[in-house]
Amino acid sequence: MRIDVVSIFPEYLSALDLSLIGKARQQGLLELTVTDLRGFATDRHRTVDDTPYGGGAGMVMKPEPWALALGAALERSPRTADEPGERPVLVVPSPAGEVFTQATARELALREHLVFACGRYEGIDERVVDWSREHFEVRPMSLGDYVLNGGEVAVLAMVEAIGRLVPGVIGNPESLVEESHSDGLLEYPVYTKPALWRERPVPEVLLSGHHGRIARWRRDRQLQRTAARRPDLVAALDPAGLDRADRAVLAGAGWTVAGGRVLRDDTTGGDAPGSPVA
Ligand code: 6GU
Repeated sequence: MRIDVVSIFPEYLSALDLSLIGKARQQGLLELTVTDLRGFATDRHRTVDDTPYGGGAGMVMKPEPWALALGAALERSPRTADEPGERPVLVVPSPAGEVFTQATARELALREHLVFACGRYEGIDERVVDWSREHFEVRPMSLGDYVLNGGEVAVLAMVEAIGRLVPGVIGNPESLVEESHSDGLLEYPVYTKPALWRERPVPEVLLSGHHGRIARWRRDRQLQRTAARRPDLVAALDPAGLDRADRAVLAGAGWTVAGGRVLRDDTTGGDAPGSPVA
């Protein structure tokens, strides 16, 4: 997979030299280039922003440096524009984007070329997005409902979430199967030695060696935890994936399967989001 990141703070992305993603780059599994938008400024002050038409607070990023920088990224594309096959994806981090989820990460991990355009200030001149649609599949993406100062931190998160799903990047791919969000539920709690720590024992079932009971206990904890912390995820579960034991645990947390959906019993039933749970 090829990844290009364009930013006025390329040093921000130096964390991508480290850890798993850094190793994947060294191994040639990921080819990642970070470029400085200012290198594509057209004046001697290397200006990349200007005042907004229509007035208002802050500055807007000028279109031409972006078009030049994105054009340079296109030239690095594994396929040229007239070749058949997919267009590169242009991810535009923005609190006004579609929410980036594990499903998005899985989808983007299958693509050959991702380009990330890190905006700063009040954003990028909207005509850059229109122009880009002629060359890219454009995906404005948000990490969630809060505001960051620029796209760089969001790109670090997205590149890590996507990069670890690229075959070969994670040594033990089985660890991808049992993690949070892989099955629409949050992960079960984990423990290691010692078995008794500061008067707190590890749950006995985990020491039993009984694989069936351990799997059931973990599944129950996943369901309870998800019900307590993320009712939105419980409501989105497909009942076809829930066995009798799952339904009993959910019933205890105030949820019922009816009409092919998982429904909250009533507004007072179930744990409130944020209530303490193991
Ligand atoms: Cl992707 N960018 C910015 N600037 N703020 C955000 C975000 C992205 N996601 C949440 N807040």
